[in-house]
Amino acid sequence: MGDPRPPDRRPPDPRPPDRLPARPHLLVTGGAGFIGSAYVRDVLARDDGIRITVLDKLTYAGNEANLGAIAADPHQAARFRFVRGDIADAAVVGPLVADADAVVNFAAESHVDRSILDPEAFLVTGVIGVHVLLEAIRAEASRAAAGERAASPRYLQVSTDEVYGSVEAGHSKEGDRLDPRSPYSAAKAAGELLVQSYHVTHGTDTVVTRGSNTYGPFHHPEKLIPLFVTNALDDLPLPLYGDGMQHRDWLYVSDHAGAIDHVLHHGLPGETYNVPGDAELPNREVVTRLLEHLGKPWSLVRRVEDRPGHDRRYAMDGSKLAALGWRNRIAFDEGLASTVEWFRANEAWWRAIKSGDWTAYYERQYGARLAGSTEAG
Ligand code: NAD
Ligand code: TDX
Repeated sequence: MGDPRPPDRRPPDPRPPDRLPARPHLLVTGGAGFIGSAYVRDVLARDDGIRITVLDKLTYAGNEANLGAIAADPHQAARFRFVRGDIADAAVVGPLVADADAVVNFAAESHVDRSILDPEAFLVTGVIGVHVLLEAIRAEASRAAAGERAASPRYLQVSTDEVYGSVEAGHSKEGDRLDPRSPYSAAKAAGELLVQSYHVTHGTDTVVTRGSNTYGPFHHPEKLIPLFVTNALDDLPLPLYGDGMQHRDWLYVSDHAGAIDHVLHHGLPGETYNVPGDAELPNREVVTRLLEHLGKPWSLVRRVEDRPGHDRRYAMDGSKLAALGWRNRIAFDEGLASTVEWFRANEAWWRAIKSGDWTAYYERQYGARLAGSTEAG
């Protein structure tokens, strides 16, 4: 007798097995920022029993309002806890890591321009903070070896394409030389190297993701797309650095968060995965498209003094992540349209950020630049 079932024509599942236990408890550090909060919102919305504790220092970039949707939903709120604290504080970190099945570390100072003005916090969080998290995991590995817990927590470090430095041609692969060129990217590279050293030396179960330029709702208005969208809504000048022909590869925030979750579950221990976007574009083209969405004129754009050490191009090869079974879902034009709409509809969110300390930052970063600006042509 033959098998009566029709043949299974589905392609084989390329994903390696899930590395986390069922219904894991995740410690998400930096989860009140732009990408971390998207990750927390998306994972809790799946309603699959995962619990999340967010540890966030609430720097100028952290915002509890980014997690407001969770508090408003009792099903999600029951599986969520928020702790305000610093990843560089071992007394805070230790008990939280002891209670976690995995740590997903988004916490960092994330703006290149601020790393040029004031680099110290980038190093404290990006290097000492990562060191404190890794030491807490090492302590849990000892407890696991002594039979005091089932397994030591997995650690995922959220890193960036900027660690490769400026890529004049071709696409960076995970094994390429790191060549960071700003204090921000140097701190990110240092954090990654520390993570890798714990995998090699202590056998820590680590994975690293290198994401490209991310955009979407809740993006802090210091960054290119939200700064230009919110300035344009107010008919304020748009300060384009240099000739505006620097290339970035844009990745929608839910795709970045989804890729991180995929690597957390399926990534192989000790491995690093590029997370590229789908749209390598010069900044001028990005600005042209967002002005079209807004119905605002190019005359708002001003050519200002360039960022020192400005990386000309980032571009990554995504075949390793694709082989792990991940695909991005949101194309750039679709993502940009919904991002512009989100900023139109959420003025109260960004106006609250563009007040107080923002004014002094804006003056320091852009005051002289705008005074000496020319037409962007
Ligand atoms: P963000 O600046 O919006 O958020 C960072 C969060 O970390 C904030 O909530 C902040 O309060 C918190 N934080 C900072 N220092 C902390 C500390 N010492 N202890 C605890 N919390 C602290 O950043 P983002 O854009 O969401 O980026 C998140 C991560 O992704 C960063 O590691 C960044 O390097 C990386 N990344 C960002 C992009 C991008 O385009 N935004 C691309 C690739 C990688
Ligand atoms: O006012 C501006 N004018 C301008 O021309 C700003 C803020 C930016 N730019 C340019 C600089 C870059 O070429 O736009 C491009 C994008 O700038 P940012 O939004 O500051 O991002 P970038 O420096 O590329 O870094 C981002 O992507 C990688 C994130 O901020 C990092 O956290 C991430 O690691």
